Formats: sequence, C-alpha cells, structure tokens
Amino acid sequence: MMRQGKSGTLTQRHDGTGLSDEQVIGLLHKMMEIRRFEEKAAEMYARGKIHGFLHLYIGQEGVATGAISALRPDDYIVSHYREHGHALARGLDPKRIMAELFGKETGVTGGRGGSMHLFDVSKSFMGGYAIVAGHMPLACGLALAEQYKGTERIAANFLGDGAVNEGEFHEALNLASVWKLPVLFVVENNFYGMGTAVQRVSATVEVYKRAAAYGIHSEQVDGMDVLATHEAVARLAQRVRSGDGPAFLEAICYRFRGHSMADPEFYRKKEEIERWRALDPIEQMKRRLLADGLISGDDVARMQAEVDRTATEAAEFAEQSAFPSRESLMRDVYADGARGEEAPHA
Ligand SMILES: Cc1ncc(C[n+]2csc(CCOP(=O)(O)OP(=O)(O)O)c2C)c(N)n1
Ligand SMILES: [Mg+2]
Repeated sequence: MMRQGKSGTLTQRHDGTGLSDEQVIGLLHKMMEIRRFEEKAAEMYARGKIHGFLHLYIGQEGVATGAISALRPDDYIVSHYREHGHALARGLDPKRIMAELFGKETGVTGGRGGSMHLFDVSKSFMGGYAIVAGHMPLACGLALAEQYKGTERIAANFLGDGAVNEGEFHEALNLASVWKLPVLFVVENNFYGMGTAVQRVSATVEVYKRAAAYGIHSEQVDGMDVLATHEAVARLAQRVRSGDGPAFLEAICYRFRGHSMADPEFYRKKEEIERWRALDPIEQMKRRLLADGLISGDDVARMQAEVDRTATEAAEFAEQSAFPSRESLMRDVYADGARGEEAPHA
C-alpha cells in the first residue's frame, strides 16, 4: 500500500533537495521544536491550563516541516485542526501560539480561537479550521484570487485522510482542476479519522489515487521522512506555481498520541503504535545526520536544550498573560443582533 521511500545515503538525499547542511540541520531542529512544544501543551492541558479540544501533532512533524520549508514564505497555508506543527513550521511565535491554546489575549487570535483556529495573516497562515474538509474551498478561493492578480503565490492546503469522503473534498478538487487553480493539496494520511481506520470508510485507501479522477497530478510520499517530503513538495509547488494547475500529495504518516487528549485509543493495538514509533521522523533524521557526520551528540543536546527553553518560555508567557477583558467580548462581532440585551432571542 505504502510506497517505500527511496533508499540512499543522506548525501544523495541531501543533494537531491538542494538544501545546505545548515538548512538540513534546521529541519531537524524545527521538528524537535514542534515535538517539544506539543509535549509541553499536553502537560499544560493535564494541569488544567488548556481547556477544550487539543489535537497534538506528535509523530507527524516530518510532514509540516518538510512541506512548509519547501514553500515560499508568502505562499498561503490553509490547514486543518491539527495545525500547531504547521503554524510553528511557518514561523509563528511559539509564545503566541501557546497563549492562544490558553485562551489568553496575547494569543495569535487574541484568545478567541484556541487550538483549532490558529491564524496569522502577517505570515500568510490562514488557519486552522475545525470543520473537516470545510477549509478546502477556502484554499481554492485564496488560490483563485492570486490567479486573478497574476501573482506566483500558491496556496498549500493541508488536510487529513478523514476529509477525503466529504463533499467539499470533491468540490474543491473538481473546481481547482477545472480552473487550474494554484493550489497544492497535502493529505496527511495517518490511517485514522478519530477512531475510524481508513480502510473501514474508504473504498480506495490509497488516497492519492482519488485526485486522478479529477485530472490532478498526484503522488505519494513517505511523510515520516522530512527530506523526501521536502523534495516532493518543492517539486510539486514549482509545478503549481508555473501555472500547470493544482497538484496533490499524499504524505503517509502516523500520530503517536490519541486523536485528542480525551481519546482512550481502544481502536488500535500497542504493537501497531510501536511499529510506527520505530519510524519516528525525528529519530530517523538524527540517526542520518549523526551517521553522515553533519551533527554530533553535543549538537543534539544543544538543540534539545534550545527547544526545551522555547517550550518552557512559551508556557510561562501564556501563563503570565491576561485573559481577554469582558469589555472586549463584542470586539470583532459584527451582527447587531448579537449584542447581549439587544439580541432578539436573548
Ligand atoms: C464536517 C465534520 N464532520 C465531523 C467532524 C468531527 N471530526 C473531528 S476530527 C474528525 C476526524 C478527522 O480525521 P482526519 O481528517 O483523518 O484528521 P486527523 O485527526 O487524523 O489528523 C472528525 C470526524 C468535524 N470536525 N467536521
Ligand atoms: Mg487521519
């Protein structure tokens, strides 16, 4: 089912991506930053600092890191609700992301969005959306606007395997193809939508084949391999940017934690999780860089200390920040009827 990543030494891979040593090491560092941030978020949730939904990206770091590093900084990102990793990979401030998870006014959306609705227009990071597949037409809309304006900007749309049987998935792919929109769809196939295995709900489990029905160029990549993902996205983004219409990438990956913090995980076996943990994108990359002599054990320790500090400082910043004031409650609410006592059905 899954295409195995091409075997080869790091040097071959590395050459293929056109990345410098420093950039390759940067990919490892970013994945470590995402992992540590997510672990800290889990800790803060357990301590009652974060409420509501919290979907961790642990295990899938190779996808966001590999893909987003292959885009231009102003390419739009439209992501699903498991988006902390995408936000960090795009360079949103970890402190402001954590503050958003805490619901604080210093958060990226002023504490109003929470975990599933991170947003930062200054970074072309257009969300964080909770409605499965509902964000796909939005990505197409952003791409259509750029097409009209004649820019080279593209939209990268991240989604889960759970999105592929939703109506919007098919509407978005169809229209993107008909209008040759500059949008790159990246499906993170982690084999589960909540507790439902993909083969129980999908007639075609190889998700990338779906795109062929709409005449869209599509590929599958090992999403546990950050360099392979980078290489695939760089190539497909270039194709999309050149006006060839949309492209589609299925990144095979796995989430090591439950769907959300409230998931008892009765639907999968421990052995299955262990098998995938052996493919941990961070550990794989560490091993390769160490074997290739690009980094030393000391470098790894230094990077770990840095990401520990980043996560700790983010949590401290979130903790010390204020909740939004009562007076600000109606800010950004546009409908007249929504004003407390003036509301017709209040
Ligand atoms: C339209 C819609 N239907 C149902 C839900 C409830 N729901 C939340 S997450 C989820 C599973 C999505 O799985 P997937 O897209 O594979 O993402 P993953 O959690 O694996 O990252 C569902 C069905 C929703 N948010 N939106
Ligand atoms: Mg999934």
